[in-house]
Amino acid sequence: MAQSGQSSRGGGVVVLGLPYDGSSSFLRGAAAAPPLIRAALNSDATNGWSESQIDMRAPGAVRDAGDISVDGPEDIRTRIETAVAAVLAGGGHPLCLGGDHSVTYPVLRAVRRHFPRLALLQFDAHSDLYDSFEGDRYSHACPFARIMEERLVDRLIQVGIRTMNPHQRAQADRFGVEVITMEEWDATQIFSFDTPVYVSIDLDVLDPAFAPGLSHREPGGLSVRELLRVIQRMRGEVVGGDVVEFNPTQDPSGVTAWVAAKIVRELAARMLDVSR
Ligand SMILES: [Mn+2]
Repeated sequence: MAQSGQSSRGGGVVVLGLPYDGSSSFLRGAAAAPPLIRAALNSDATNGWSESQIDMRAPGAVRDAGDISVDGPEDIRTRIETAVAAVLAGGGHPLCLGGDHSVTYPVLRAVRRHFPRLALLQFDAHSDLYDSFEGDRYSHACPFARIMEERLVDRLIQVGIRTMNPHQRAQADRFGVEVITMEEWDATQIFSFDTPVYVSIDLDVLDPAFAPGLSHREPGGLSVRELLRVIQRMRGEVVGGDVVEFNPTQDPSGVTAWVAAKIVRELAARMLDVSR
């Protein structure tokens, strides 16, 4: 167990907001998520300690780099890639707050340059492996096709999938993606990696009973506790991650912001804990 508030990772964990939802195929709204997740993370309603007893509010544990600007002459993917590259150049490990899931592709373009061996563990109701969706190859339904085409990771494991169709099944086979559907899910499974691993969490992997604030509610998903348990128990060096697709316009009770913040805190703790 890591000592409270201490990290043996150079620049620690750097939270970076990516307030972009322009590649959403059904509902906009996820761009408004980062400040709401931060507000829950920093709220006096709770403390900053992870369940593994790491104080996320201790100086030096987690640095907040704020939100990127989504406007300007460069396209959004270039802006995201540049911002993440700056985090890594400073020795930090990026923990990105979406935004829609399209952000993961440019994030991984930057991360890959630092890690010649890299695995990707994706939690999601959807495979997001479409070659193109409604004419857009950069839709939030497509990032993992782009990631695999560019060989930005050596291995992709998808957990919680429950919307598979023939096209995405063919894409998964073509790219050698290891798909664990919700039907096959075994809550006792422990994931172990012998390479650095990036963790991408689409909140719609959760059952919408726990997290209604989503653009695509897909019943029959993980509980919050099941997701936390996988993150806490996974073995290997977690070098980056994202929590995406929280849509505040679909979250009347506000509970999804708290769920997102809880997951960010536990994922940050897992990134800081180099003992596993
Ligand atoms: Mn999804």
